[in-house]
Amino acid sequence: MRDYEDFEVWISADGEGGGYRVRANEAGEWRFELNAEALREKARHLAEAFEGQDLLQAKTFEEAKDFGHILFRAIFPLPIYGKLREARARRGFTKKSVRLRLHFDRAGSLVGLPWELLFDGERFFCLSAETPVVRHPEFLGSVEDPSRKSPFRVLAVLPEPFRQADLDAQGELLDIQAELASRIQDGSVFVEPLERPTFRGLMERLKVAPRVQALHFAGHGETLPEFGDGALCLEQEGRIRRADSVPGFALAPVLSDAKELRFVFLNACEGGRSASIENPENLAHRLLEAGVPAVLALQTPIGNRAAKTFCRAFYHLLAKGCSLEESVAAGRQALQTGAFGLAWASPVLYLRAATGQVIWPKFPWRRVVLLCGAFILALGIALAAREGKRIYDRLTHAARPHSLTRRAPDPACPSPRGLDFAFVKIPSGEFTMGAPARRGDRAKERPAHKVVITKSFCIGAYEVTDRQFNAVLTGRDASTSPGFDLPKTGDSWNEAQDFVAKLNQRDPEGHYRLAWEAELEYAGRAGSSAAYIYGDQERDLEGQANYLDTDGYKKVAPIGSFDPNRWGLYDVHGNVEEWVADWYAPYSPYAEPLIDPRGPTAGTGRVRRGGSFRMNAKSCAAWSRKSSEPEHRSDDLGFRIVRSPKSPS
Ligand SMILES: [Ca+2]
Ligand SMILES: [Ca+2]
Repeated sequence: MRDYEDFEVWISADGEGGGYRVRANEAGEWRFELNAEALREKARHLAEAFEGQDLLQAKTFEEAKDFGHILFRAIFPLPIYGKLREARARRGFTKKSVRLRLHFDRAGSLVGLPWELLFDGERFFCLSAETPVVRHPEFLGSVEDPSRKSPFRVLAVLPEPFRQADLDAQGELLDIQAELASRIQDGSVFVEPLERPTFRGLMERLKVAPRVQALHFAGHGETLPEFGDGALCLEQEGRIRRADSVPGFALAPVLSDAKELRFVFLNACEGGRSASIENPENLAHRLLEAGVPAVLALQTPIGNRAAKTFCRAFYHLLAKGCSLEESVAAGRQALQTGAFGLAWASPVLYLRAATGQVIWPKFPWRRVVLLCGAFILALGIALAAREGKRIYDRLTHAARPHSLTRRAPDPACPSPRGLDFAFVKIPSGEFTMGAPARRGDRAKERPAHKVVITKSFCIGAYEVTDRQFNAVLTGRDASTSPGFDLPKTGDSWNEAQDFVAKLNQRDPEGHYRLAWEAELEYAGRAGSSAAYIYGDQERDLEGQANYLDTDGYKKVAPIGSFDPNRWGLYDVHGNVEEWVADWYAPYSPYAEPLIDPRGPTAGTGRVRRGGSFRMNAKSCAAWSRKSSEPEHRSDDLGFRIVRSPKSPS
């Protein structure tokens, strides 16, 4: 679909001396002389060539150029031509083609000249869709642009009176239907032959629904000099194959009432030609006066074959949603390449509307449906792949024999006798605790600050299990104790301390305790400054920890179900949250570095760390901290223990 910018030229008779005046938008007014009578004579001579006598083509083509150049020089004095060139040069920015809109204002015999031959020394304007020439009839203002209402119904008026044996009306109907076939199939266009091609038949049809948006007339026309009018030859009512000449003034009110009419194609040889020099009105003018937004008519006979060629090319483009200007240019080009003489200059496009768009391009449903289908398929594949990976991860985790993942006890960090605790020895060192700028909870987890751990310690490789808990409470060995290798949950901070006290009774050498908060973060990070063991993005946690429903475990997972961090700690992120020894307080922005921090000496809440199966990745980050009263219990809250190394380093 091409967009047009109007270059409007007004041509009028000059009151004095028989000359003419021309003005154009943005350029001044200029006077010119033109011997219209001599030019009309020349045009009559050329008109013979319009009928396609291609023997003379080369010669008449040159004559047509000369003629077109005379017209051009008359109405395009240098300043106006300069403005036209500017308008064309703007196309690079505005993406709009230039439509020459010729207004004739009391221009008398100039109206009857074939302005479609306008030639600027290089090209005939109207042969290109880039520079179509349209005529805006005298004294008539613009009409509203046609509505986009669909479908588009073409009423084909194809009378066949006896004297029109040379016209192939039925063939023309088939041609139109063939060119509009794609639109007819999808229901956006209908082509309806007028059942009774009589004046009364036409009147009656236009009055009833479904309303008609275009009228295509194929047949003969006449000039009626006595009325200063043109006429269409329809069939006589009740008399087969007898012509009924219907003048424009009779036709006009009928079409005036057909409010949805967007354009009329008069494929009749006299439709566009002036009745006489003194009365430049013709049939097309009558219809435009009646309010039809666009009329396409022939100003000279062009012969049946040429008319057929033009029609096919014209409707072919119209079906694609091109404007009348583009479709007419395509028809002209088909005539020119088909060696139909100067027939290409015969069609005249009259336009009262701002746009020549009458059928709009098809909405690309098929493309949209295909694209949507491809998108849904790709989404389906992606989701299936993700789900497949999740199932695979779960199967491989489930298949892993957990007892074998238990680390061999470090000699410096032995398990209490009869129990199966696995400890990892963590060296002294320093690290940055808390969340970096723009991450984590500003109030709780920032600022990040330097922490020095001055003593090595032994920390549980796993969260304390249900079976270990029972063994300690009952004083039994772990191997004979009831329970599961699932993390022990549901204990308050105080109950966790009771457990630690019992353990110390059983093995006083170990100096068992809950981890300090700084120790747990230090051991959990294992030298990394990232949010998670494997990276900094939340998605890095996927498949690496038991957290909110991404891994197949809706509740607790057996300890050691996921890979450990670099120092050998399991379930640092998620599975169950872990109590640490400290009271909770926000981090201080001032004291740095902190040496072996132990939290505040008093408070209301104890710190929970590491997130749980019920929490999202953000809550499982290395710096994530929450707090609860010491009596708080939850089924996703457990703990991890620390012991002193046997021989401190
Ligand atoms: Ca989970
Ligand atoms: Ca955990």
